[in-house]
Amino acid sequence: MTDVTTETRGNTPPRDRRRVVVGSVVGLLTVAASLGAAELAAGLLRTASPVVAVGDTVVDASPPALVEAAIDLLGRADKVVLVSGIVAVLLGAGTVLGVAALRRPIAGYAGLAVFAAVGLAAVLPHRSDDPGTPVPVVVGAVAGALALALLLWSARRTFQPGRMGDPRTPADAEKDAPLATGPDRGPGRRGFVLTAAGVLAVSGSAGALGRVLPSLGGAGSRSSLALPPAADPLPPLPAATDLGIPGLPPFTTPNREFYRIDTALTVPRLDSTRWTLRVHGMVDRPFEIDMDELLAMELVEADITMTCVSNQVGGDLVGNTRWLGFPLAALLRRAGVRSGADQVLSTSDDGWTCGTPTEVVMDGRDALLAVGMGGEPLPHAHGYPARMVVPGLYGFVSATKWVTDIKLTRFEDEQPYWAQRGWAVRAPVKTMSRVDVPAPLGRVGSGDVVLAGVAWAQRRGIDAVEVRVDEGEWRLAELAAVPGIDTWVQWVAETAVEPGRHSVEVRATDATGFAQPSERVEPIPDGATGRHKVQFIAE
Ligand SMILES: Nc1nc2c(c(=O)[nH]1)N[C@H]1C(S)=C(S)[C@@H](COP(=O)(O)O)O[C@H]1N2
Ligand SMILES: [Mo]
Repeated sequence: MTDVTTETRGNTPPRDRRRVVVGSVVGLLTVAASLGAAELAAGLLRTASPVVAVGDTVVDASPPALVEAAIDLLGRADKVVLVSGIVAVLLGAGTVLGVAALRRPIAGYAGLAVFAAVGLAAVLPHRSDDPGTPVPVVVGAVAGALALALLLWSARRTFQPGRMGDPRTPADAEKDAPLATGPDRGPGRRGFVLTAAGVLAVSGSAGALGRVLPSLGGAGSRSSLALPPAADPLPPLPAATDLGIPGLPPFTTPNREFYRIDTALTVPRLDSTRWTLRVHGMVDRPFEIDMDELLAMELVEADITMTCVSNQVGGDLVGNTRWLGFPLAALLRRAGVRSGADQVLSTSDDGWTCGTPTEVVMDGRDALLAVGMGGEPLPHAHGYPARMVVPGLYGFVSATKWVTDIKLTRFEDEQPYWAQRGWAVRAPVKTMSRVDVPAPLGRVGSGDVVLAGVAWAQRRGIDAVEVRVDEGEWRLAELAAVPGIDTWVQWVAETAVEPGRHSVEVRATDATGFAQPSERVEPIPDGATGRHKVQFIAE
């Protein structure tokens, strides 16, 4: 390659420029063929995409501060950015390998072997129980090698030196300078361009097909899962739970609007016929159940408001719905929890872990292995086909989506995902309230202004909500009805204001008599405190 380096310093001769261009195309398309075939295999087998698995590994291996900074900076786009970054690195490496492979094909094949090794190292630890896991990586590597062989063959044929007017034999000419043809030699670019376009089209279609396959219905898909009714269904919610005030979120959050928080790079799309849950660890009778067994058991319904520990004061990482599921306590009793097992360690299909205190699961609250949400099977984004829901605890210590494994263990022996990253081990939801109406810096008419919002203190219930305008006297707000102590409650108050800028501040008191403090603390490690205050403008 020394000749390239010296020659490219000056004006790049056409043949070197051509070598770089053709080599880059060969490399890019080899990577495209690998990724396309790997995605297709992953889609057919419903197993992990290697790119996503590499992304997961990057996230797991990154310092928590970096992960949090990325989430802060990029918000929901963090996952897209990471996956695009990995693909960009692969394509970049591909161009370099492609140029090298024109001269020494072995360099290209060796590069593919390195990609495959990295891919295997990323996917294997995630799903060690699924024998299909390594298949997409192997299929990708083989497809990449075939595409590379085809493209190199086509490049040589198309740009073969020694054709037309070259006095040397083709073999000698090639030895002198592979692809060293001028514009007057070789049969033109057509052959190579056609091959390249063919490889691109096939890889692109394979990749796209692999991505859509898992959502295409069929047995085990979400659309074919029929949920049985609860053994003892709850009455419909009283109309008085919802004040129906414009700008105030409805009492029951529609599934599509339910906040989503998880570490998954792409939404896992599980197949209910292949789902199993293993209950094991410090138990007398470990067992495994599948979806048919779970749906044949006596399911219960519960209205539960779920909250994320990362929710800032006034934030919207909170939602309320009616869940359908099987009581976790009964599941644990079936296994027979041994004394000393103070932690229910749950693991999702994608390897995320969560630790819930055993005593909380067993204390009689509606801790569920949920299969239904808002009258439907769980949406994929919310844990289809089964997740945990435990009222009164933040989601990161209780609400494992895509749950496939429950192990009884001790907090001192095993640390779940977020505890390893500086978050609390025990995290009951803190008493909180929010102003939804008026919206921040919203404009309202002067005179009587409606103030409204929500408050929550799951497992305790809300006793009172007070508001004050412009730092004046605290006044009691009116509370809507609630079906129990595990949901949020809507509140409303009215006030007369002069034109101009005003503030409204809210504080809730829970049923233990505890009033929300004004002290502001950050979400980490166990949830934010402070009171929500909104500025609005009366006209
Ligand atoms: N598998 C898995 N389950 C998970 C998480 C996760 O990262 N992975 N995040 C938890 C957190 S932090 C919260 S707040 C809730 C959010 O549930 P939702 O996305 O259905 O609202 O899911 C919990 N369950
Ligand atoms: Mo969360």
